[in-house]
Amino acid sequence: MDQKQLQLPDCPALPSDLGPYNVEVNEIIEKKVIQNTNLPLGGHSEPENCTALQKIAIVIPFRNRELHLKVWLHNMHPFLQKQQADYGIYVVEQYGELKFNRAKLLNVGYSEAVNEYDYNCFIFTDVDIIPMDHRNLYRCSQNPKHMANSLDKFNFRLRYKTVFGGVVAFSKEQFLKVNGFSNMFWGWGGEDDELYQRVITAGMKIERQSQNISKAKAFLHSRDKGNEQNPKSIRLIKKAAIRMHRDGLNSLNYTIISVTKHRLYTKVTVDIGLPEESID
Ligand code: BGN
Repeated sequence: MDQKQLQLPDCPALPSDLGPYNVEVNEIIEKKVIQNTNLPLGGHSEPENCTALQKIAIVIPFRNRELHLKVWLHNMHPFLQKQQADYGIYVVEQYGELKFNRAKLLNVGYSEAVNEYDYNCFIFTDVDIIPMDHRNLYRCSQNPKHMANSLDKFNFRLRYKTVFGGVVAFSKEQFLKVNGFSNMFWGWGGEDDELYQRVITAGMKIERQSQNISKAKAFLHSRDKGNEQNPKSIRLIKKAAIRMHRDGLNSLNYTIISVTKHRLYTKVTVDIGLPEESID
């Protein structure tokens, strides 16, 4: 941030003129060049006329979902700019063909983002969820926030009371308090339920916005290859409280393959290693 930026007045807590809008999801997008001249390399943007209240890193776990990413970026840059966000987009791609580990990729995204800029809010989002209303503020709150609580594919309802998947927002302090995600979830499912247990164990609550405001589109797709259901989830979730202080950000290790600054995002390709032998 330069000197000039520091002297700007604070942005309003709630930007004006927010409401429902049409998410663009048609085939045209595939061919259309995203018209966004406002962005320097790496997908980092900040408001021109005011100083944003939070510095937000948006972290997306990724492998082989080019079209979803294109659609997400096409909609989300204008969305975040309308909310006057100071934000950067980190797409964290798992290198290789091993079982997908969403949670570990999100820990990597957190670690890489904090090394780059003084982000104080982290939004961990799947690449296939796009909010339908600008009032759904992509910001952090007093407590960790579950933001995918009103998806079209689930008729805008919660599937169960403690659901904590899809999109969540943590301040830096909140994320450190839970030691991030577990690194031990290989394959589909449960890492988000385990994170929920960490939040409760750490004495926090989760927040959600009203389901009218947080309506979002979630693309339907078949299960990705290499992301088969994780049979160890239930066991890991049960032991979250006793494992959380030694399995997470403080035990994270990985090897960066490349960091590429694209115009609309920073892509981090990472080798996250092999699943651990024991799950306890
Ligand atoms: C749950 C998954 C979540 C996922 C939601 C999506 C598990 C844990 C095994 C008990 N939980 O069933 O990870 O986000 O579905 O609705 O698989």
